Amino acid sequence: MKKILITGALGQIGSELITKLRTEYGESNIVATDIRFSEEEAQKGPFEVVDVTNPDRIYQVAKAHQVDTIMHLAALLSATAEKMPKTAWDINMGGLMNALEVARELNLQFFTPSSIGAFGPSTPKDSTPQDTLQRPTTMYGVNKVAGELLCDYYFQRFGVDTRGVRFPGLISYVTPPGGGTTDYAVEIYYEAIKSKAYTSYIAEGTYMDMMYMPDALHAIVQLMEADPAKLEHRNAFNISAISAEPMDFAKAIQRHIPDFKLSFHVDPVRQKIADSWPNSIDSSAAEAEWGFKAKYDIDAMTKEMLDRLELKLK
Ligand code: AKB
Repeated sequence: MKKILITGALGQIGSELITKLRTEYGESNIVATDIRFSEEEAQKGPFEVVDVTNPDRIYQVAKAHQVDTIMHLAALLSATAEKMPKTAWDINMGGLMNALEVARELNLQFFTPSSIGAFGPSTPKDSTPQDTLQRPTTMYGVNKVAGELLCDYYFQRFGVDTRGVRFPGLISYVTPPGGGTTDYAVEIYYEAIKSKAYTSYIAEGTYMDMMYMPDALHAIVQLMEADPAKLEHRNAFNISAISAEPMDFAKAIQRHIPDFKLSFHVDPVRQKIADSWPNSIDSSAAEAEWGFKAKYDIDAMTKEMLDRLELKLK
């Protein structure tokens, strides 16, 4: 049975991942940590306040709970990282290095997500290959590429069982994302329910990869349980479910809410980031090496998002 420490457990991915992992491995085997305390989460299972920039604290909590795995999620997203590049470096790189060191010292399995943000304007835009040019032009992208390499290094040099995926924009009705470039694809559903209208900060025709959260959570568990002998890439597998632009979301929503209206007021900062990312990435290495397969397309996801948000926002 696994015992897993999760950093950034109250964030967009973490808040749903802890629920899934508690069901899979038992409540007492999931140690949720975040920079803030949550009374609600502490009622459900072990919860510790951990600032990932403090290496001693990560070590202390991992040791005290005798975990065998770290899932390191604490990070600033792309748009926030552009606003505060130095802070992003300290949290994204410093936090990752600290968590990897604890994994090395205590011989733990390790997961951390990379992102489509690890690609840049010179990367092939369509069906972006697993192994390709990575010269990102954002601080977040620089952090993600360096993080991918650092995880490879800890595996090759110290034998730490590091694994990871490049996540696309993740869409969920549970915890809203904050400070990402793909956040519009979540906001659009909230606004569809609240006001039947949304103004997109991303321009019409801008394609990016997206995925519904249940597929993302399933992918994490599947990759962590995969036979290591089959993992040629280990870190930073491309995975995607949907390549879409704002109008694709509007059309999918209009199939349920015919009078939904989409307008545009482009934010130059986030648009520039989006323009530097791929239109669609190729997930074939993840499919071949550990059986990745997304269940939700844009229509299946839209139906579930609207149904769930209707109940949530009522
Ligand atoms: C962001 O937009 O920053 C994230 C990501 C794609 O990594 N959702």
